Amino acid sequence: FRSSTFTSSQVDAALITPRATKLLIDGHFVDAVSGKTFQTIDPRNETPICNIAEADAADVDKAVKAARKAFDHGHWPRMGGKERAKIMYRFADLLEEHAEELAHLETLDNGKPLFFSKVADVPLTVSHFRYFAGWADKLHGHTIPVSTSHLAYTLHEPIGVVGQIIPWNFPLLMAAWKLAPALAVGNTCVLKVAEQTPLTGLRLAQLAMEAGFPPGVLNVLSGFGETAGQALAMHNQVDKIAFTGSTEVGKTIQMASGMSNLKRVSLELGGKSAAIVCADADVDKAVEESHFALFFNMGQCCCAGSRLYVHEDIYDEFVEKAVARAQKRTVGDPFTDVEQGPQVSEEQMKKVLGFIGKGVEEGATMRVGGARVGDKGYYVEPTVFTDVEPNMSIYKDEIFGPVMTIMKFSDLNDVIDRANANPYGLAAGVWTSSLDTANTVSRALRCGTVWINCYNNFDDALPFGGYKMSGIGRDKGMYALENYTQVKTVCTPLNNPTW
Ligand code: TXE
Repeated sequence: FRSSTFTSSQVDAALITPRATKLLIDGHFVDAVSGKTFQTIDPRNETPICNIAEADAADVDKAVKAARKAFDHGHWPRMGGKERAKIMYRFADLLEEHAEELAHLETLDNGKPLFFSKVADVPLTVSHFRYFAGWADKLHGHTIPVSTSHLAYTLHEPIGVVGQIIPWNFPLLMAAWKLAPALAVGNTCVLKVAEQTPLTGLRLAQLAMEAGFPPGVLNVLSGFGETAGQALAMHNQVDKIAFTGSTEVGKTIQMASGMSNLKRVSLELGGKSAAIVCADADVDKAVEESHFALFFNMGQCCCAGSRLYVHEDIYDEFVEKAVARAQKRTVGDPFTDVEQGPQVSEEQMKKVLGFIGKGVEEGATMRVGGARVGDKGYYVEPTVFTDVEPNMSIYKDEIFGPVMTIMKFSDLNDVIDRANANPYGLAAGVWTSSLDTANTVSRALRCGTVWINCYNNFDDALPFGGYKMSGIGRDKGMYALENYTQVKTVCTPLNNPTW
C-alpha cells in the first residue's frame, strides 16, 4: 500500500473553506435555539474543520412548523409541476456551477478521494435533481371504469411534511435521493444531515435558497441522531419519515412512527450483499469488478459486495489475483491521486479494525492487510480474508469497511441458498457468461438489486432499496415517487348515465 508516506496535498484553500455552518429554517440561516455547536472533524488528520450549529428538539419543532405552514398554506404543493421543475432545474444548474467546491467539501468532510467526489457524488447529485424535475409534471392518476354510473379517478397527491434523515457515506447524494422526489411532487421537507458530514448538506441549502425554493419548503438541520433525529421521527406534525442508516436505528424510526402519529415510513438500511463469480466468468474482469464492489468508498456502501463466493474451478486463480489487486490498492490523502482515503470517523475505523481482529480470532485466514495505516487519520489497509465460515462475525455482520471475505462454492443452487441465508437483502452481483445462469441467479436472490457482470451502477432511473431487513420502499427511479405520494379516489355520479 501507499502507506505512511502521504504527500501533503496542494488543495485550493478557497475550495475547502466551509461557508455554511448554520441551520436553514423557514428560508433563514440561523443558530440553534440552544446556541450549541459541534465540531466536524477532518478524517485525514483528526483535526476539527469548523463549528456547526447543533439542532435539537426545539429546532426540529421550528423547522417542522415552517414546513407545515409551507405545505398547508403555501404555494409549493399547489403550483403546477412545471413551475416546481423550473426551480429544481435552476437548483441543479447551481449545484453544477459549484461542482468543484462541493466536491472538495465532500472530500474534506468524508475522506473520499477527490476523484470520486468529482466523477460520482457531485454529478450524480446534479443529475438526480434533473431526473426528478422531469417527473414533476408527469405524475398523474388513472380514470377507473366502475360498474355503477359514476365517474371515478385517482389523484396522486403529496403526503405533506416529510422528515428525512441521512447518513455520512454519500452526504450529498443521499440528500439528493431523499429531497429530489419529495420536492418534485409537492411535499415540504425537513432534512437532517449526518453529524459526521454536515458541510455539503448545509452548502446545498444555501444554493437551494439561491435557486428560489420558497421559505419553509426545504429546511436543513445539522445535529445528532438521538436528539434532532429522534425528535423528527417522533414529531406529530411530520406526515412521513424517510431514513437511510443502520438497521438498528431503522427499527427505532419504525417504532417512533408507531408511538407518535403513524407517519409513513421508508427505510434504506444495512446490507451484506453477495457477489457470486461463476466458473464461466471472465476472471480478470470479475476480479476487478468485485474489488470495486467491495472497496469502493472505503467499503462504506450499504450495497458493498461483502460476501464474495467464487466457484471452486477458478478459486485459486481468483484468490491470488484478488489479493494482488488489494495489495496494489493505493491508500492515502484523498486530495492526492489515490483509490482509498480514510474511514469517515474514529468510531468507524475502530469498528472495522475490531471486525478484522475478530476474523483472525475466529480462525479465518488473513491474506493481506489487517492494520491501520499510519497513526494519524482514520486509514485502514485493504484487507482480504479467505477460509471464512458462516458462524464468523466477518461473514454475518455488516463491516462497512475495506474488508473482503472470499468463500468457495461448487453448486449453483447451494450458493443461492447461502447467499439468501442472511437477514439482509439489499443487492447482489453475479459474474457469468451464461444467460441461463444470470437469469436463474437474478430471479432466485432475495434482494432489491442484482447487477449482472457489473456492480454499483447508480443510474437515477434505477430503483434502489431492500428486501428483508435492508429496508422498506425504494429510492430512485419512478418507484421513489410512491414513497412521497398518496392516492386519493374520487367518485361522482354521472348526470346522464346512458352516455
Ligand atoms: O449509523 P446511524 P452510524 C451502518 C454501517 C455503520 C453503522 C453505524 O454498518 O457502520 O450503520 O453507522 C441518525 N433517531 N450504516 O452510527 O446511527 C444519525 O444522526 C433518529 C449503513 O453512523 O444509523 C445519522 O443522520 N436518527 C448506512 C443517521 O441516523 C438517528 C449508512 C445514520 O446514523 C438516531 C450509514 C435516532 N435514534 C451507516 N440515531 C446505509 N444504509 O447506507 C442516529 N440517527
